[in-house]
Amino acid sequence: MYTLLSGLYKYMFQKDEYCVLILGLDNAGKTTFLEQTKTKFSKNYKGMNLSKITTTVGLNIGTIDVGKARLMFWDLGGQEELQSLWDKYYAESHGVIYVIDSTDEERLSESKEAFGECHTATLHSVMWMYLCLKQPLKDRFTNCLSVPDIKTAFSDSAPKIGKRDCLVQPCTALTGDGVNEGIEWMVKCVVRNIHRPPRQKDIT
Ligand code: G3D
Repeated sequence: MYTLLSGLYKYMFQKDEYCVLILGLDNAGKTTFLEQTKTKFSKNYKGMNLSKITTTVGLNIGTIDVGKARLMFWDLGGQEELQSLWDKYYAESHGVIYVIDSTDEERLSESKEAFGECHTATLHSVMWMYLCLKQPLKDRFTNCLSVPDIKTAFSDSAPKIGKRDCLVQPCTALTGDGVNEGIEWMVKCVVRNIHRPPRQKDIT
């Protein structure tokens, strides 16, 4: 009887909470992506004016609920001096969204280097998504790296990802294209990852 009641309580009043890091170089578009995510997945959230967003310095936090899962995002500053703080968040995380600015070929090798630094043992069982951000708007031509270009550039990182599921997701944060697909994939993966169980949180 106790088990039944406790199961019912959990079902009705608790969420499974997962932490997802949003990493990448400064100016990659992390904060804009987080704003779009909150706007798309939170009913009453009135998003910020995307053109007024300034680069992440320190930390931005956002939470969304998808079914029984609560995703808590930590958008961490990507400036070189702040990258050394990223690993403080690894132990608590369930997923990483690594943001690559598809329009910035000049900084691609810098982005790969920062990516390489992330692969410590603490992140081995974490779900991983590469977000190829700033893909061209439908009606406009922008000179940018395509998803296959970015896959090729990051191909030598495949051994670091190993056998984990991994998604390379094209996205335009300004319009929201690709946001739903990426977030839905991340939710599915963190929920079924038995190596990093969620935290149980009362619904408030
Ligand atoms: P950060 O949090 O990673 O530092 P921001 O990056 O979210 O502050 O975004 C940096 C710049 O990229 C912003 O422009 C923002 O509007 C732009 N940006 C974000 N997403 C997209 C996108 O999908 N497409 C395009 N073309 N630009 C995008 P400004 O001019 O304010 O620096």
